[in-house]
Amino acid sequence: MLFRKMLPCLILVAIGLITMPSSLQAQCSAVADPGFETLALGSFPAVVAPTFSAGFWGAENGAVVTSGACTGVVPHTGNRMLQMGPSGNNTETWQAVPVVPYTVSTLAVSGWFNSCNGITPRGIVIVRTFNSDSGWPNWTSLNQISLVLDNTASTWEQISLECVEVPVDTKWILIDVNFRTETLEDQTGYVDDVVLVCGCEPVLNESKSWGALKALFH
Ligand SMILES: [Ca+2]
Repeated sequence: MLFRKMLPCLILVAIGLITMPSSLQAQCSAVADPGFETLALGSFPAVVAPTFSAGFWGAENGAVVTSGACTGVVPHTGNRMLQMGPSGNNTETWQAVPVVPYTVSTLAVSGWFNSCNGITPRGIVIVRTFNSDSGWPNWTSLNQISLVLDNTASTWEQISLECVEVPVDTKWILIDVNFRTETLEDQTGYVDDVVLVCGCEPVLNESKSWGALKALFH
């Protein structure tokens, strides 16, 4: 009987726990030059070659370009965009973002991707977290998402890693925007307007919410 009387309260508490915006105060530093407008590209290894260095993008095989670099592709916003050519299995561009003195428990990353000459490359967004002062040696979490782009140079497509939970001892975030090289067909891919949000609120879909609720009453 007691349990039955308490059940509505328990459900309310459970819903509160699941939806509590506990991470909204968390922050991180801003991405430097998120639209590739102001800085020269750094070297790819310089971003992470111990120790991590913040404040610039490092590309494996990249260039900051303006309109006309490839027929039909113009920057998503502003005057410049990142162009990446083939390199290894994935042609990658990195930026390391320091978390200290903040703390972070959730984050989301997105970037706008495009291509030209009718190819349909796979664009990828990866975010790794690290918990040492220098960044090295090992990441503590890795989340990624990819999308096969359309074959139309006039359309930019956003690849979004939705809000994910990361270890609360995170000191560095490594953003990695890249293309699967074989899908570039020896051509180039484009990225613009990379956004990092720290302290987002994870989105629970209905089935996950009810699953979490039911688990509390087992
Ligand atoms: Ca496109």
